[in-house]
Amino acid sequence: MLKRVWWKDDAGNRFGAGLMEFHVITLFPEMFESTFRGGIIGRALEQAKITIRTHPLRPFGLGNYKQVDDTPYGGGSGMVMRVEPLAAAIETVASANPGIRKILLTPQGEVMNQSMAREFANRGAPLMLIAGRYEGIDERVRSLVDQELSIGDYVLSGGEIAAMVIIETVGRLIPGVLGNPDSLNEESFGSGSLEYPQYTRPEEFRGMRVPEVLLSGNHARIQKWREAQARERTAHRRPDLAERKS
Ligand code: 6GU
Repeated sequence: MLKRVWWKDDAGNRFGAGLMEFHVITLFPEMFESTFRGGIIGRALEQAKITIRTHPLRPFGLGNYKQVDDTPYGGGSGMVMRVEPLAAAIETVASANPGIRKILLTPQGEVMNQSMAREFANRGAPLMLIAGRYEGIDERVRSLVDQELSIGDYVLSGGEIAAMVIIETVGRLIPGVLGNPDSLNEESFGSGSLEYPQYTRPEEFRGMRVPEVLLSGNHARIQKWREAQARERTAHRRPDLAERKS
């Protein structure tokens, strides 16, 4: 049995201590605890392969009410996150973690993909993930970070779920986090294309048969079939990926 390596942050949240470190600045640290309690990332935390530390933004808020947002100059609907609390949080976390990469999560950022995840995992430098909330963030926050990242062309109410997506995507690439590292090379995007179709028992379900080639035991034929299927599927469903590859 592996020993649980837990420690507590300022807000009392428990996390593992490991190789790859993620620091999340957020108004909602509790969202992370439940998400990463189980699954691959939960096990990686327990095995101390990765560390997730949340840094609650609220204590950096201004005045008695610990204010973190305000009305926009020039008018308009919604609130804007103020720069001072975010600056204080970012600088506090950065000075305790030399070499950390500061990433602001925003739909206006560069769209995250598998090769970026691979670069983060390979570099191994700690990541600071800054989750914005509300309708916007003071523009001057951009000057405090290294990079702005989005997870796709749709709108979330805050960066927390985006931060979780990045932790999951990068975390599973850290050595020892996945049970079977071979599956990394075989999966979609690992090779730059979609996966070939998979089957398990039974041989026939509601008239749908497993392709004969997979039952043939001829590994060379199976390999060729799978490659062809992956190529066709990618060209058909994701011509953008097929294009990038050629
Ligand atoms: Cl990083 N944040 C928000 N609020 N929405 C998003 C996103 C990030 N990525 C895609 N949509």
